Amino acid sequence: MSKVVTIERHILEQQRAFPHATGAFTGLLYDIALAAKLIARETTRAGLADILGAAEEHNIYGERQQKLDVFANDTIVRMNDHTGRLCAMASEENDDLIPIPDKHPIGRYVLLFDPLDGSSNIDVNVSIGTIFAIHRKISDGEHGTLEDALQPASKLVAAGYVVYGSSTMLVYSTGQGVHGFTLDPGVGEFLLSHENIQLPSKPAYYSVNQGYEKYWTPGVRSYVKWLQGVYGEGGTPLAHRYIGSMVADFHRNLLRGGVFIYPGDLQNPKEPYGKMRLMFEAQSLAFLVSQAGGYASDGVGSILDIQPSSLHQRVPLFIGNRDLVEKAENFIREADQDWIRAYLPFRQGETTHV
Ligand code: P6P
Repeated sequence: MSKVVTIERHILEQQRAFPHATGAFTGLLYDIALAAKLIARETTRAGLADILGAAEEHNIYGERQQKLDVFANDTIVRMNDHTGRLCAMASEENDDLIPIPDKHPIGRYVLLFDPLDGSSNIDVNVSIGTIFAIHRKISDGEHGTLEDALQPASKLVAAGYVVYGSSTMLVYSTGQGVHGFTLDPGVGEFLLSHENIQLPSKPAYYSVNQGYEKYWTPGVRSYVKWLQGVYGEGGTPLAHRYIGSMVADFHRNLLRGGVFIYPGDLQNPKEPYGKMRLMFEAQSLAFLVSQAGGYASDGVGSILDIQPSSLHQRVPLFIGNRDLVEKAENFIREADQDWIRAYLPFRQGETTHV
């Protein structure tokens, strides 16, 4: 029987291997794990408690906030605003940076998070997830600023997600590989279940919303046909799996190999950047997939290298096995110059998002 390793023990062992880690960094990861346990408890009870149904508020994207969204957001803020480990937070559900209240000590890290990604699936009992990313404070002043949040993913010190599915799993990396922990509800501990996750070299799935095919650019259309054809002729068929909850789709592809695609298009030439949020979804998963041997691109280049220009900016996302993602870049480079010309000003921060 393999040894039982709790996430706390694993984080401490990581801290020894992570030269810059301080107790604050280790404590921050522990605080996130604790918040995840509280959210997990509510997601499993969501069908029972009066927490179902959409809250009256709407988030910055005009999407109705589900009450569980609000609970998850408040839980993460409450667990982290007083610990002295953070100089600021940013959430997909909050328009602006979340400052640390003056009465609490200021720390050296910024926590960015999507409290409950895929929340439109809550009422139909489909897996949902929390996504988080940690940057180090770089600004001079005492308090955290947008400068501390708007750093490229290549500067991340840690990132991870929690998937609330048939079991609750927390997957994270501090740059020392990707490690997965499964929650044992009986003892309330995350136990190491997937050490040093690496993408299988032979992919099993591709994930995209086929319903939008008529909007796809020519390059993306050819790419998806390539995915269907290449792995269908003689090779192992590349099956299509799309749950509509990115954390769940990403998690499955991380363990089985594959590519998740949410392309930009020219349906509205003023919004060529697709749906995924750079700061709250793409950065974390790009950091993780690179640690697992994969690659993440917006169709033009690496997500890790994009210098963010606004907190809620969106990017197209192609993420998974490196050979599959680089193939997407090739198809787009060859056939989608119109789209690239429309998208580049957003990627380079010359045009702000609507
Ligand atoms: P569509 C959930 O809202 C989300 O951000 C991701 O979790 C999911 O992959 C995607 O949107 C689904 O979007 O347009 O295919 O319904």
